[in-house]
Amino acid sequence: MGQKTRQWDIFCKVVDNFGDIGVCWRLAKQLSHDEHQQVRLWVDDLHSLHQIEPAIDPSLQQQHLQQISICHWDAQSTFETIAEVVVEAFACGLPDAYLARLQQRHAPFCWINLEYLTAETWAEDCHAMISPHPRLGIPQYFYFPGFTDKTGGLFREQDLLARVRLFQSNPAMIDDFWQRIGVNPPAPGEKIISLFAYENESVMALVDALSHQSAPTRLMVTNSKIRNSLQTGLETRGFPQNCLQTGQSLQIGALTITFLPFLHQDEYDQLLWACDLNFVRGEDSFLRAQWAGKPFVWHIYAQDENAHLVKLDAFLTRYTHQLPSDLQQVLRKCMHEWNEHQLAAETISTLLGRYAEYLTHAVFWQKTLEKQPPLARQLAQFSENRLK
Ligand code: TRH
Repeated sequence: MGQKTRQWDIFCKVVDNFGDIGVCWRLAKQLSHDEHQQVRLWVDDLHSLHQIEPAIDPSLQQQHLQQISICHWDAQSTFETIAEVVVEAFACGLPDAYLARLQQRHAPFCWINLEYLTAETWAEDCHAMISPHPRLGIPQYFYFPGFTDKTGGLFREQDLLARVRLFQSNPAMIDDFWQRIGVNPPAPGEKIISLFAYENESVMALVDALSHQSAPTRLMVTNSKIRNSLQTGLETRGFPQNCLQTGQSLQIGALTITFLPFLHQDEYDQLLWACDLNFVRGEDSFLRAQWAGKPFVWHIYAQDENAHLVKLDAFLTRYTHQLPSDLQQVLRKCMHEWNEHQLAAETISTLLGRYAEYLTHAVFWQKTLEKQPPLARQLAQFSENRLK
């Protein structure tokens, strides 16, 4: 049975990077397209949204795209109407004028605090907890995305897996994709690896490992912070300054390094589907790599006191527990070295040596996660139960 259509306001603040807006844009589309909800997305920085979705005009205070109303907000914004369901993404803080309207509202409403994705078990305990706003006393629900049925589930479009599988089984679609993003299609037999990461000086170990492989490899470097680390590393090896130009390639032994432009979010998804191995980061690309059903290496967003390494281990424990213990160790070593900026070339070679098993596991994991209802479906049901 379909959900009742409700009005939704999603508030997003762009702190840095693209993860927060990337997730909120997906949530808005999934609620609107798959759950038939009426969505307004409030964003404080439309330039970031424009980068992942170029159809957005960053100069407009309000616009409509894909049945979603997209509005600019800041602390001074005023609000003529407020919605039945309010999603405050990643503790961004609702503007005062909106809070004042919420306080005056007599009809039922549901205030959701959308939290970051974590595999840590405490997320199960905290999911769906209700807590009054400290100053206003208005109840807020904490909503934790997660990998188990005791959490709020994972973001995905209802037709995502069908699209992934169609794309991956269709060489013409894949060739067309490379052409659309301005890249020569990889040669038959060439291994393709995408690289999206924060700064990491140990990236040259990846270059060393790949350049010495027996089979040719293509490294598709996204337009992200890792490109600076790669440029610096290449300069220490005698390559000229600014040797990394978008759209161009560089040959080192068996390795071709290609520099990509910043892609639209839909194109970035397809990059993940098309590659054999994906280096991903943060939250959104990390999850999309899992939906791609391909092996990946995660560069997690760093937190104070190395809290991110606990989060990394919690995920690895969940992700690898069905693998033989030696392969578990290979994945754990690789992701730890990468996150601690100490990647060794040998670690990557060992990982590639176990590629076939890792691929089988990535497909198994994708199918396991697919059994969960999508997050937007669960969230719509969750809020409906609290509005009735
Ligand atoms: O950009 P990120 O590092 O975002 C991070 C994390 O979400 C982190 O949890 C959060 O606390 C911090 O921001 C503030 O990585 P993430 O989450 O993978 O988001 C990147 C988004 O950018 C994702 O939606 C994919 C998109 N993207 C493109 O659209 N085009 C591109 O070319 C690339 C490389 C990415």
